[in-house]
Amino acid sequence: MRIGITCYPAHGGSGVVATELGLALAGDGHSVHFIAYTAPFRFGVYQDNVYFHEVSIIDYPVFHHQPATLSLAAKMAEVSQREHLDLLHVHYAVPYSICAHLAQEMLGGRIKTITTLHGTDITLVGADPSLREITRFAITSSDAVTAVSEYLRRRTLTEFDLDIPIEVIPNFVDTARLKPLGRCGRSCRDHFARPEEKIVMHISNFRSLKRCLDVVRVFAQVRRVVPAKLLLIGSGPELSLVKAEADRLAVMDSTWILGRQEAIENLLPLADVLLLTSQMESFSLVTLEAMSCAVPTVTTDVGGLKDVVLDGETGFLDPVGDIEALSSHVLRILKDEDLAHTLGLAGRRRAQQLFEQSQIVPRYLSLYEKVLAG
Ligand code: GMT
Repeated sequence: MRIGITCYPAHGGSGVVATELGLALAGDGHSVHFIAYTAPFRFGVYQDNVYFHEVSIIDYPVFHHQPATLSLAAKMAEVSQREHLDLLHVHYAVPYSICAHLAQEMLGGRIKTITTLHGTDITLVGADPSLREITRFAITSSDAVTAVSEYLRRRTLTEFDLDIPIEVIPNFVDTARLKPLGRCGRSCRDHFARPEEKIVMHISNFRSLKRCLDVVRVFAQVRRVVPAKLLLIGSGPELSLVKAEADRLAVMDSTWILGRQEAIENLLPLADVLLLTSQMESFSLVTLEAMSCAVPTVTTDVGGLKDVVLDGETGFLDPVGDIEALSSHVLRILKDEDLAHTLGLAGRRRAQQLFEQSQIVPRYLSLYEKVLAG
């Protein structure tokens, strides 16, 4: 198959899923064309069957805002025609689904479009009154729509008052790449923490929705009881507030701020617990990645996280903003090695059984085949 993929190239789960899907499809011999503003995050090194088409945007002084989405739609049509693409698979409804629809119209319908909904495209951006109707139109005009969790499927149907098929294809992980800490990883661990110290890790794009200050507050409580280090991975608008909070709570000297990291498989296994305090998650890829590394997770009990984490079996789910509950669960894990081990192994097993890349990617392929046959 000849597949066009568009995603947000910046740091974020949807871009990672789209990129890893594309690379996996290319590995299976399909021709994969990424059409985006910049090369996606985790794009990695050169691989056969993978092509990148950069969208260039006109910068004209009369325009208050650059017509980026029109340039993207035009590029989608151009690449589709030149490379004889069978379909355009866009990740994140707004505005990519509309761009794909426009490209489809430009080509007289000679290409199929598939939209994967990731979360905030529905819960935040798409639900905004200024974009609600166009998001609804985008969803209904796609040849097929997928959502990354049952929660997101239901939320989309309710939010937009729709009665259309949306297939749930969950996020996936390569459990061979994201795996528990090996012997050589231990020296890397020593770089961040002394042997008697535990590692609490948080990975996100540091937007307000992630409630990152809660991470610092939980860590401050934890560190009063257990010697520990906090590893913060990722970058985003709230990082400076996080640093200020870490200063205020006098835990800055125990906090590592590592910024954006591509090779997450080298860092995640170092964690004794992954802490995620989000107000909303439609899935949480990073939680799945932690489970794959046999790292227990303490997260909020929102949205699709409840489809990923089994409370008390692979980690713990606590109410949003409940610093006491989150801290006490982190502490339980850090103080009880047997419990940590059991939760970690159960998480890895769950990742292997339900979310393994080699099981999920073929589901996208079957959908492509169905759409092309229809
Ligand atoms: O908010 C983020 O973490 C970024 C966002 C994105 O578009 O990349 O993440 C969404 O998509 C991820 C991949 O499907 C999901 O794992 C995240 O849960 C989802 N974020 C939210 O729903 C807030």
